[in-house]
Amino acid sequence: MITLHHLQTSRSSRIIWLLEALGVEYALITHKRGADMRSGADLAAVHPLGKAPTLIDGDLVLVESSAVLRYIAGRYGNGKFVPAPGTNAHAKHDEWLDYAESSLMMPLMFSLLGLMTGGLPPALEGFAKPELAKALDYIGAGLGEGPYLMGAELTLADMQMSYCLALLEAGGFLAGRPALTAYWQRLQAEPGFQRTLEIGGPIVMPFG
Ligand SMILES: N[C@@H](CCC(=O)N[C@@H](CS)C(=O)NCC(=O)O)C(=O)O
Repeated sequence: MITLHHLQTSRSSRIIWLLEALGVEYALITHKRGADMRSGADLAAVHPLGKAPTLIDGDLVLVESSAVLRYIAGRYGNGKFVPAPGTNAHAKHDEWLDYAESSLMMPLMFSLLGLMTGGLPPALEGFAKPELAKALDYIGAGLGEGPYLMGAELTLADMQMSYCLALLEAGGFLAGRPALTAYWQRLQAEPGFQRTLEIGGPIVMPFG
């Protein structure tokens, strides 16, 4: 059976959502953050990186949200929540999965660090602010009429983006972005997301 190592207020919420939406049986082990917000020895004992999500399925120990989402959907999903392989939509969907944790996450993390530390040094602020604005423009343009990132159907890309949207909201970065705010509200209304909150608790800590 699958075991999901979940850290409170974290990216592993994405995986709870997918497992619940597919109705896959799994065991959930919830780890607590320390006062420094880091994971502890209990998660480091499971994987050398000590990161959540960490998924165990038989001999497989897997980290990185997008890899874990792809693995579960590929192995247990019967094609659900992923555009058909070999199509442009599949390639674009892969792009969103990777984009969320790479080109979007870098300026988002810098911007959150700026909030937590009372402001970034000018060189970093000069990178993070326009880069985050460009990223939000890009997601808004990709979303278009929606209602989901890939159009009519909820996909892994929306689950992946949910954690980013929660961070963006917590940092106040969705202000003045009605289309992205409405998208985030739609995702939060999804039954699978609601179930995720019930099982895993809030997905991010409030800032400020
Ligand atoms: N890119 C990785 C990031 C994993 C990650 O940084 N997870 C955070 C939780 S949101 C974590 O485990 N933090 C605890 C720590 O680093 O001490 C992914 O998408 O899974």
